[in-house]
Amino acid sequence: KAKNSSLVTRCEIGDSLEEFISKATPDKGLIRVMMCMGEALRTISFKVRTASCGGTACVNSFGDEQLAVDMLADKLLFEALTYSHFCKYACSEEVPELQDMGGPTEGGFSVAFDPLDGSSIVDTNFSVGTIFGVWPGDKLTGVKGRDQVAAAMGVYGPRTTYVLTLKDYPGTHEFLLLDEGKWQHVKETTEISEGKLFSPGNLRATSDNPDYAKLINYYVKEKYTLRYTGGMVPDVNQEFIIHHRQLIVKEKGIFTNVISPSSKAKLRLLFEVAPLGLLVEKAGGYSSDGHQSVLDKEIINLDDRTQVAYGSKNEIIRFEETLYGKSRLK
Ligand code: P6P
Repeated sequence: KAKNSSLVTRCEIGDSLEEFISKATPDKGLIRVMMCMGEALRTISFKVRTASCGGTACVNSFGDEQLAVDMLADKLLFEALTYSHFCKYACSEEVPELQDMGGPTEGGFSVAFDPLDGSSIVDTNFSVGTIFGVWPGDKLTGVKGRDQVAAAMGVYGPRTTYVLTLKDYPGTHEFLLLDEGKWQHVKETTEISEGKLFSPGNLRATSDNPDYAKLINYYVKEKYTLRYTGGMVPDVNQEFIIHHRQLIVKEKGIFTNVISPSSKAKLRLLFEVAPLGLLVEKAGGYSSDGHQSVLDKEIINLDDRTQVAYGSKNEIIRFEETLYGKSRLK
């Protein structure tokens, strides 16, 4: 049950996506967007498992190779947003210009998404995912992650899940795709407990970022468990899962992707870092670019990138203190 919900009706574990969303928000437009995106995630999950992923469809304006399956996912998500009739503008990592989706500004939303994050590892059969953030009205720049009204990720692994949070409803919620194609509410996360997992992205940066090397050494010395696949969605998703070993060994921890003089920021603020930041913070976790929550960073350009860490409060304090000598959380 959602704690301290001001809503009369409470969302129950086991609710369908529609039952949950309709209880969690009175905003009919937001319900439509989240339901339509759920349909797109369901189809993408099927396509990822069956589409031929080999070969490059083309290269996007960021210079990233676009695999056929990337473009398929991208198309499905744009179509879903058009079909919702409540999306004003949308843009994606593959199409990084505002696309007019025909929805209203007043009462409508603008959505930014990474259609298939980690697609380069699909061929290794690793888990991949979709990430999206929903902002009110017609703006995706000059806004912050904290302005999102909703954020979500689709996780295409052994199971397909839809992990979402709504700004005005407590917690981060996981829905499982059942055989008959329905989403069922299976978990609510309201606290990110301490743990001993670390998911260190961009290890190349340790070559000329001694403070990052110091942080990595700490995790090794303290016998953390390394869990890193190179796919941001499953790597961050670890923050939400309740390991069967959770009762014995706390298995939460920290995800990092850090910069250095020779290794610039890779992760995109709008399409990846801000939406995942809302999921983590609404689940009771913390995020940081080294100095502040990633949700407090203004999105100036669609392709802004940033270093990032997600984790429990103590992990983020350690991250900020090790890299910059002090933490705003202390
Ligand atoms: P690195 C995948 O391409 C991605 O955008 C994220 O999913 C992932 O966290 C990151 O890049 C991996 O970066 O530098 O560790 O290879």
